[in-house]
Amino acid sequence: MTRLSGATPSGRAQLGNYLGAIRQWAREGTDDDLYFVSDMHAMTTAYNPQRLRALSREMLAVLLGSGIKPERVFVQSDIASQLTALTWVLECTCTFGEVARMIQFKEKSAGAKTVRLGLLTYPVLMAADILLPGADEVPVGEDQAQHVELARALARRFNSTYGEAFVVPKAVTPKVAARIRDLAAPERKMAKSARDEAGVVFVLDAPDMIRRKFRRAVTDGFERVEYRPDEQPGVANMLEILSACTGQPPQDVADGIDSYRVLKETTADAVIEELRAVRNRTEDLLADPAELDRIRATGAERAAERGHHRLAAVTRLAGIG
Ligand code: AQP
Repeated sequence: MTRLSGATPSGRAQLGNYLGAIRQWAREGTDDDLYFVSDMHAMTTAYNPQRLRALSREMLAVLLGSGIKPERVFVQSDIASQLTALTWVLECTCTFGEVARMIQFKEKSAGAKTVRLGLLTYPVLMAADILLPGADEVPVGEDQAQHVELARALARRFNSTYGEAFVVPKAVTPKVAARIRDLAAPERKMAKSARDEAGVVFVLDAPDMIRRKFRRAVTDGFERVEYRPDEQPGVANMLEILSACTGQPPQDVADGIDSYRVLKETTADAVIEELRAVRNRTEDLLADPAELDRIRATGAERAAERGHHRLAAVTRLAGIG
């Protein structure tokens, strides 16, 4: 059974990406799972090409530095020729209405002066990501479940119209992993593309920087270290981070911490410890471009090999190629 997950290099990997997803991928992934840097997904809104290239490389290094096996990882654009060919076939299997009603498209395009066509068709590229390697399961949050539904619909439609080519994938809800909030604005989730980085801890932040961000974390006027997410979102967020680092429930880690200052220092210490090895391994990889290129090229080869037969079957059934 193959599970497929991706990380978009829309910014630098942050603590939420790591504690909420990447760490799980590294710890619980099986030898059949596939993890990819979805760099082509980062092109649907304005972006800087040099920065995208650097961020893709860094994201790849973070996935590897987090302990995901090199043979499970690849960069999406390295198999762009297969993916874009499949996307075209799937676009011709999909209706305009199906993509236009995607909630994420409506949200991201609302109020925009111009909307890139890629923002509309991106769920079809995502369907290609899933269907090309024949992924059975795609762990996604609620915001992406509709996109996996589309991939299922397109797989079924192609199979019944032109002939069996695709595994029909299933969206699965990932095991409850931590949902990390922005330290400076705990009403919103921590995000790598946040405009203000003051409350975003990046996986590669130096220990001093991590400590500084925690010291400035927003709390409240209660002066009580208790796990009450609705009343004390900033404090609860730090307790959840501490909980994710220690493996103890957030209510338990609150015991014995009697001030916000101690909470901030303790959480900063735990995060610095949690990220230390990941940061070291990632930086070693980034300092060895030849090794990173080698891993990347092998991943691309393996992904292309895996996609080759299915794409050949699809184009044959579709009457092209
Ligand atoms: N704050 C978070 N807490 C827990 N998990 C999180 N993830 C993202 N933010 C948090 C999980 O990280 C994985 C990879 O994310 P993604 O690259 O696919 O895109 P995203 O969810 O849109 O991540 P960001 O950081 O919020 O990026 P931007 O700013 O570009 O929107 C996913 O499994 C995601 O759930």
